[in-house]
Amino acid sequence: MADFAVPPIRPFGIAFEASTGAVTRAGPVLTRKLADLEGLFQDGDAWQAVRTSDEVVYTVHSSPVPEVPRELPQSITTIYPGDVAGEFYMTKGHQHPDPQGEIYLGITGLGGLLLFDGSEYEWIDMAPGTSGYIPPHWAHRSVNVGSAEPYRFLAVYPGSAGHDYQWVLDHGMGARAKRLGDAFELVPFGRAPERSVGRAVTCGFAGM
Ligand code: PAN
Ligand code: ZN
Repeated sequence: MADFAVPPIRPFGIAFEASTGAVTRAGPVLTRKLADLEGLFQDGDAWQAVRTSDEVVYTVHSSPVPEVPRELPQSITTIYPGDVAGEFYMTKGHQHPDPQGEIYLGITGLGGLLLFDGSEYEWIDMAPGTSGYIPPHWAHRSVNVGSAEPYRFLAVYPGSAGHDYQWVLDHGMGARAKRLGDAFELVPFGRAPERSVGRAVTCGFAGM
């Protein structure tokens, strides 16, 4: 498997393959299956029942730009359609331990960017051409909100930001994106260790 490059890095172009999420020049590729998402879906019993299915929930194709200070790594995340007991397939979600901003750009499919600062959550509808901005201190998770096709986006982030996944296990993400007929709704975390933020939002994309 390709690895990150070692600085100094000379300028180079990166081609993004819109139909697969692959990048050229290629760096590391990460594959997250249902079994890798322990403790993240609300219905733990439903997750237990499907955890051995070997189903891929999302992939992350990185360019060779390394996660080191002063560099700007890029990756393409592809979240496949699906749900666990109505809660849509999503990324694990994380905080950046060194709080710095990040930019996402929707490439294919329909999704959402869920952000949580520890007390309030925000939701950004993501579609091809939509740029979502993640300010410092906001944990973030991406969701395929049920369109039949994969939701795919570009992420660009500071190489020194780091990724803290335990923060999300400890604090949650403020809300969950769940199937509601042909659309979806955002349901506030409602039980321990989940926290209610007192806001429910019903959403949907035309044509889904
Ligand atoms: C993204 C995410 C990517 C996968 O590149 O790392 O979408 O999500 P998880 O890291 O939560 O599994 C990003 O936000 N980088 O900082
Ligand atoms: Zn991030």
